[in-house]
Amino acid sequence: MKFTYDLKYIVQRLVILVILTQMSGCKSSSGIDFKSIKVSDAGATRATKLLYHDIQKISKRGIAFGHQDATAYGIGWKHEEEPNLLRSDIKEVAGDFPAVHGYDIGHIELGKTHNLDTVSFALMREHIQKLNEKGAIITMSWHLDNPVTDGSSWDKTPAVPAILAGGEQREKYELWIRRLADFFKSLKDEDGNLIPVVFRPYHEMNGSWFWWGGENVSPEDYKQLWKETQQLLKQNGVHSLLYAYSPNTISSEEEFNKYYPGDEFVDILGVDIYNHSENEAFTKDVTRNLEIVRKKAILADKPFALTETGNNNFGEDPSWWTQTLYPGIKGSGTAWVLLWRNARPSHYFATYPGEISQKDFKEFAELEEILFLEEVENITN
Ligand code: BMA
Repeated sequence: MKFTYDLKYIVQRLVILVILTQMSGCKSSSGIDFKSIKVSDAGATRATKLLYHDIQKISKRGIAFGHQDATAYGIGWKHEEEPNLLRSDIKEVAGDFPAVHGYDIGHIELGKTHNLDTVSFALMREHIQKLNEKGAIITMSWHLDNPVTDGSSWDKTPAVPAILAGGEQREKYELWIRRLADFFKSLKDEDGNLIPVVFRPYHEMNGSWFWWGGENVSPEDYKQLWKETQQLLKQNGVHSLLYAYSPNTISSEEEFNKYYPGDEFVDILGVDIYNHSENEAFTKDVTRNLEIVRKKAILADKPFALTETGNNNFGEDPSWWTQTLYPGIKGSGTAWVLLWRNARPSHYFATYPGEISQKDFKEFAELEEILFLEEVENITN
């Protein structure tokens, strides 16, 4: 009898132990329930889910500052000339690196060594590794060539039907995706773990300046392209991506929805808004657009971001950051704001040492809501 009692006791304990182990099995040591994090790729790696979780966490604390090609070049310098230095115009002005780093992988599809803006993919990989170690968020756009004409992204010859399943350029597109996939799969940290990336393909599709947008494509074909691209990447073993959808400035929710492939295919909602004319109109556009995107993001329980922005004409405006950009993004809930590249004095979107808005940028950078790399690391760690 004693033995039976002991056995019952042991079995009870064992059952409790199994239940407890299973419960903790879906949580990491940091208490994150990975099973409950749903992203568009059901097979996404834990690091990818963690990135999604971190982005949501950041958006509740402030707005991460981002810059395109931040460490690749700046005004008056190019990384290749100073290969051992992780330099950034932003760091030189504000004292810290951007928290979000944007790259463009246009021409990876062609098997080239450099992207369309002469940044080498090897350098990109090396910097991504270093920045990932510091806790940065990596995002990528893709100004890919026109697959029908071999012209650039800006060659408006319709090309989407040709690369959809059954199209005459399908084979070529599949090759392009294999090259793209190989690049994503080559982004690994020191321990050999894949580095997650926010991939933002086929952006600004509501405008007609790219072959995949506006008058050059039907919304149905665009959505199909999005889905098939995602499918092909997954088939090529890529599971380290969050997918961001970002039209250019919209005037209504309908415009945002026009090309939207559906909640199950998108992880982050975005919008690109440039200050091309009046400051006041720009601030209004940012406020209004982020309100529209926010509403949709809340319903879908997804983070959102101002995925590209900038003023290409600071010459006249030394206080653009605190007086024009900040009033538009303040309290908006946007996870990040990414400034476009500092290519040359006639084509730059953030500040740099000696630039006219430098002082104002420092003030902007010191705002509690605006987060740089170290601040973001403190939030996510
Ligand atoms: C555009 C411009 C181009 C560049 C492209 C991709 O907005 O900056 O000069 O080639 O982005 O980065």
